[in-house]
Amino acid sequence: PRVAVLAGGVGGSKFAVGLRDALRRRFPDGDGGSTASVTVIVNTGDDLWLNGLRLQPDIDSVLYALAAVNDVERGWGRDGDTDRVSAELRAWGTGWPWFTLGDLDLGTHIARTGWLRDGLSVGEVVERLSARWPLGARVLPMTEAEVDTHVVTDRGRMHFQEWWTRHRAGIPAIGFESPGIAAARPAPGVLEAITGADAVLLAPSNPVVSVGRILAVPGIADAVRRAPGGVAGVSPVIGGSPVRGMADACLDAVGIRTAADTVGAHYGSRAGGGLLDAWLIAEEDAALAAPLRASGLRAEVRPLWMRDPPSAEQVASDALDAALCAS
Ligand code: GDP
Ligand code: FO1
Ligand code: CA
Repeated sequence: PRVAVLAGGVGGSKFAVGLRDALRRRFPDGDGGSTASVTVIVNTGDDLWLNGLRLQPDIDSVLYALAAVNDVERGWGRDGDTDRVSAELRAWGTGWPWFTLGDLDLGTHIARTGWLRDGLSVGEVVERLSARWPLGARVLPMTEAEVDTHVVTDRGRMHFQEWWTRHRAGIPAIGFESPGIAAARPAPGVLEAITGADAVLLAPSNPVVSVGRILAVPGIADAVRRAPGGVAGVSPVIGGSPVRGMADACLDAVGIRTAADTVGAHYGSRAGGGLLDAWLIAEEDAALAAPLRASGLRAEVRPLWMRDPPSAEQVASDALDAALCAS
């Protein structure tokens, strides 16, 4: 099968790795790979310019995880990275002292910015970055337009990274804005990946600032709605908590209670004009399944903790089955 995934950073990358591994196991090509294909469509709303460099945090999280060079503990950056350059930038009094650019990670940002300056498109740059490792998946930015997410608070408006990393999402967000997104187009390959897929999967990523940004690119949500393949989503909320990170602060800002049923209802069922054929919720949330089904959303109860490679593979495999059986 051909599979398309909408993904953010931490949750998205664990899920993407699990999916690639599940496809290798279930549809082996006899050579360590798979006859199936995966396209990961990644949020670029977290992107930013810093010290003259273009950073793409969620793209890099997905690339590093698929390449198995990621820092698993932190959830971002390269494994075993050092901070010598960052310390130097701090001494120069430039950049954001609360935002660390690892030395190896900086290599990525320098390569990316150089290629952009040479005139390559964002999609071409992501393709070049991807070519370094045998990822076993195609990674696409959601758009080539710069649509960095801004957060509106009563202490002013700031880049998403400043709100998230510096303030740890502690200043109540009034709203999220993506200047330029109304005029943005999906990156080359994105719509084809969705409409050509046998299964479309919404990773257990932040529904507001990760998946929400991807769906805000004009044309992408519509492509999911009319995709010929089945669409399944995985709840990033387990037992009323966002598992890891501060996604509840984002959900609060847009008036969605942090719960598996409310996030599922936010995406909505395709039969009712929404996005999903199936919604995977955790065993801890089993009591929500019947009411969700009564409301028209096919909820399935599964283990949703991605603790290690086998559990991530199982979550992805279950999501794939849920989507394939709807297509
Ligand atoms: P970010 O871009 O780094 O914030 O990462 P994503 O948007 O891709 O995913 C963040 C979300 O992943 C978190 O808010 C969690 O809700 C979710 N998440 C992280 N680990 C797990 C897990 O093991 N299982 C599930 N179901 N969700 C998870
Ligand atoms: N997150 C932090 O909490 N502190 C950092 O210093 C930091 C640096 C950083 C550098 C490059 C990069 O790609 C990501 C980085 N992140 C850092 C993670 C990032 O800010 C967010 O967690 C994601 O954008 C949310 O998905
Ligand atoms: Ca993100």
